[in-house]
Amino acid sequence: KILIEGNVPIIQVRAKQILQKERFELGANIIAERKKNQLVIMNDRLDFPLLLNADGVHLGQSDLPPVTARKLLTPSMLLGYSTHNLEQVKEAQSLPVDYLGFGPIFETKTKDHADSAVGIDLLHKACKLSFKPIVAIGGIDIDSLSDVIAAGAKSAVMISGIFDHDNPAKIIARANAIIYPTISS
Ligand code: TZP
Ligand code: MG
Repeated sequence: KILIEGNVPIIQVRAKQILQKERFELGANIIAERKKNQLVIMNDRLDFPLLLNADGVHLGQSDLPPVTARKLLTPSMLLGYSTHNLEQVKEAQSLPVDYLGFGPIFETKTKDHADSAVGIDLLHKACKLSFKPIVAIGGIDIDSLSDVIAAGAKSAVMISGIFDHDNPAKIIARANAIIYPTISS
């Protein structure tokens, strides 16, 4: 609700802790309530986003391979793919994916067993070598968001950076002001 009301450009349905049927319901509700220009991307599996007509799917290194996933998606659906080092970024250039997640940029408590933090310099290298847009993730807050975008990321994911704050709506407004110009260019 906070994300929809706040006009966050892209909402990713991750929800690792809840039952699958609840994740499906959550996705359905977000898609029903979201504003016209907000994209909804669902994590890990293809059936939910296909059934719900979501805008895309986000897969990790240990999910279904992107080449296989692409065969099931409609042409207009976005396919995102997580990468954690330059090797994976290089490899992903020839995969049928629309954007790459890259991170964690900084230490994060949100993801269990996250890879080690890559830092801004490696993000910059990844952005230089990638022909595909890179979405930075992991430990990003409103203070580091500008640095992440300056390093070449097209956009960034923020979870705790928004929700660990006592005024999420204010953070979202500030983040939008940084993200919207690059995301629409
Ligand atoms: N993948 C790498 S870090 C991360 C995921 C899903 C969690 C990001 O959460 P936060 O709270 O913005 O660090
Ligand atoms: Mg996954």
